[in-house]
Amino acid sequence: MEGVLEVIDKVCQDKNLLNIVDKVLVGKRLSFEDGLGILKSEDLNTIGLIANYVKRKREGDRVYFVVNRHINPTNICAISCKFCAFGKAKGSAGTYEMSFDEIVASLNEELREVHVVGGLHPDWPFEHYLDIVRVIKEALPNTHVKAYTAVEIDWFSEISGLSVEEVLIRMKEAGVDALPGGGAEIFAEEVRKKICAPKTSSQRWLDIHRTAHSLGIPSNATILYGHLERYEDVVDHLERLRNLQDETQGFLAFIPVLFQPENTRLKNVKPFPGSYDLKVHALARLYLDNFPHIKAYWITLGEKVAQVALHFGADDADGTIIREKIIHDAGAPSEVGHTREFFVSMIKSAGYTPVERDALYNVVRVYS
Ligand code: V47
Repeated sequence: MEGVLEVIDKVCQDKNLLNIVDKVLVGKRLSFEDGLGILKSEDLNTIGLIANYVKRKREGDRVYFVVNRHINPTNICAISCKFCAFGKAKGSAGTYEMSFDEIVASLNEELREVHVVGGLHPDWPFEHYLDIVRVIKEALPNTHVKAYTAVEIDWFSEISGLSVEEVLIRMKEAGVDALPGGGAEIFAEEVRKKICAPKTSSQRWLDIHRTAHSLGIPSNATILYGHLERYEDVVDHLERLRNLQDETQGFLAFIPVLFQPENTRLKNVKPFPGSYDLKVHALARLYLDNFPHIKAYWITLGEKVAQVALHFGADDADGTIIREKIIHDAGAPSEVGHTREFFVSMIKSAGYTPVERDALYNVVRVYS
C-alpha cells in the first residue's frame, strides 16, 4: 500500500482522476461529479489501484465468502417486470411452488445463511411466507435467514393490511435475521419505469430498508446495471444509498448485479463493455465510503470476472448458493452453485486470504 501514489503517478493516463486520488488518500468523500468521472474514464489501471487501495485499507488481504443456499419458494408472481425471466403468471407454463418438505430437504447443517426470495404469489397469505422462515429456522436454528426483499415486504403489507413496520416485526419474530438487497434495481425513476414499472417505487424501497434498520434488522442493497441506465443514474443510485446509510448504518453490503438479457423483454439492450463491470465495482467501493462490504456477484459476472473484481474494490465473493434460479432463467453463464473449496481456491489464487463468514459477517474461519 505504501507508495500507491508513486505507482499511480507512473501509470495514470487520465489526469482527471488525480483529484479523486487526492481525495481518497485523505479520506475525503467523493462528489457526484467524481463518481461520473470514474465511469467516464477509460483509465482502468488507475481506477483499480485507487479502489484496491481503499479495499486493502479497510480489509487488508481478507476476502469473505459464505456457505449459503438460495431458496426461491415460488416463481409465480403477481407482477411482471421487463427485465425478469423468473416470475411467471399463475396458471402459465413452467410455474412451481415449493412445499415445506421440499424446502427443508434442500437444507444441510453446513449452511451459515439461507437466502430466501421469490415471486409475489397472488394466493399465498403473509402467514405462509412467515411459515417458510419458521420451518427453515426450526430445521437450522443456528443458521441466519436472510429473507424477503423490500418488494416482497411491500407486497406483504398490501395483502395483510399491516404496516411495513408490523410486517417487519413479524418477520423478525419468525426468525428473519437480515434482508437481502434485491428489488432496488435502479432508483432513477425514468429508467425504473422502463424496466420494472409495476415494482415498488424507489422511495418506498429506501423507506422499507430505513424501517428495517430502525428495528435492528440489517440489510444489503443492490443495483441492477447494464441495461438502459446512464452513468448519471448509477451515481444517483449510490448517492441515495450513501445518504440512507449515513442516517441508519444498517447496510452490510452492496451488490452490483449485471443485467442478463435472455428470455426477458429487454433482450435487445446494447451490451456494455467488460470494463464497465470493473468500473461499477470500483466506483461502489469508492463512493459508498460508509458501506462495510462490496460483493463481486459471480452469478452475474461469471467466476473469472468476479475474481478480477476482487482487485477493483470488492472484498466479498458472496457464497456457494447451490442452486441459483432467478438469474439463470435469464441466461447467466455461471454455474448454479459452488463448493466451499471452490471459494478457498478462487480467493487464494487471486492473491487474497479467504475468510468464511456468516450472514452478518461474523468470521467462521480464516484460510491462511
Ligand atoms: O433484484 C432479476 C435480479 C435480484 C435479472 O442481498 C436479475 O446478499 C440480472 O437480490 N438479470 C435479486 N439480475 C438478486 C439479489 C441478491 C443477489 C445476491 C446477493 C444478494 C444479497 C441479493 O435479481 C433482483 C434483480 O435485480 N434479477 N432478473 C436479470 N435478468
